[in-house]
Amino acid sequence: MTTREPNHSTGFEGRAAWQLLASARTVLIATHANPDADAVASILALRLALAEVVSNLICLTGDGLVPSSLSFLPAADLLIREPATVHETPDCIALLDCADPSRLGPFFHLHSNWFDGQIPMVNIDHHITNTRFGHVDLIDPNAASTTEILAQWFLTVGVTITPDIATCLLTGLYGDTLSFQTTSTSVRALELAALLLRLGARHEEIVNNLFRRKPVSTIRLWGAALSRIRVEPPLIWTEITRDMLRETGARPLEGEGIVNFLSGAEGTVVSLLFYEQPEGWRVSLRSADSLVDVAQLCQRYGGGGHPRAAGCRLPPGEAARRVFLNDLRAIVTELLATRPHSR
Ligand SMILES: [Mn+2]
Repeated sequence: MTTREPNHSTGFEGRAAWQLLASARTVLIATHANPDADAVASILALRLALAEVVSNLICLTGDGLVPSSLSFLPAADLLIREPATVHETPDCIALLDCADPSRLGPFFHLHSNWFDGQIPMVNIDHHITNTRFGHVDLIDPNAASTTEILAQWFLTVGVTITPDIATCLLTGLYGDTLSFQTTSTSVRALELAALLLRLGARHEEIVNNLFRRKPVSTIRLWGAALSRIRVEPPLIWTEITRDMLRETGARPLEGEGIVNFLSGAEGTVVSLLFYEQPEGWRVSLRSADSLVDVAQLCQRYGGGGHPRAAGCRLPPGEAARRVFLNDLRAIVTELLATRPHSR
């Protein structure tokens, strides 16, 4: 990758997207259900950027949830926590960090007619599986986070990056790169991080909230999940059942980091975390090897994501999970066998 690879946000599409949003009276800024740091930080950064130019901004996550670790973000108190209370039809929609509108979850189902193409949509995302559903799409699969695209876009269209906006943008980068550890950590991402620090991003606040602060219930949940790991090389997996959540008092979001912690365990290549839900399993996968693209594997099951981090859903019960694990083990073993021998 070159250091200054252009993306859509810096070209004609970037200016068109800004025009579309800035000329609207009511803008809905939304991100996916079960939001991560990049998702929440993205919608808040855009909200702050548009605050001066758009009179009515509706800003929410698709399920109204915001992890408590992100409540430190500037303007987090302006997020709408009850999406069902939103009835006013926007005249423009910005969807951030969403591969497709259905990723909004509950909010998509409440207002699916808003996403049928009649209301102009600005689609800003870095998922390779993005379906390019917007009237304007600012998509860059090489971006480490959606906030990386936002930052380049803001610089191009002349948005002043205040310390608050810089803090949001750096939070997305920190979150999606897991502190600059993922393969998406490019020269461009690191240069952007430096620029954001120069612009006043509050580094210590981000690190304390994202990586140190945690409820005690999280530690209990991790303890329970880690005590159940199963190693079936090249897979390592564990689960979070509804019983475990009840016993530890934790919410499902609190298990998010476990699959990353498992990734890279000796003798394994793919780590998985199964979340038990009433409608079946939600599965989160990580690949520790460039030969194994878990986004591609998840697409076979109607899911998607990034090459090294992806997810999908399975029907309830042990049998469905067993079939999935056996299939996956066979495919991953086959993929690994394609590696040319070095000597
Ligand atoms: Mn993201």
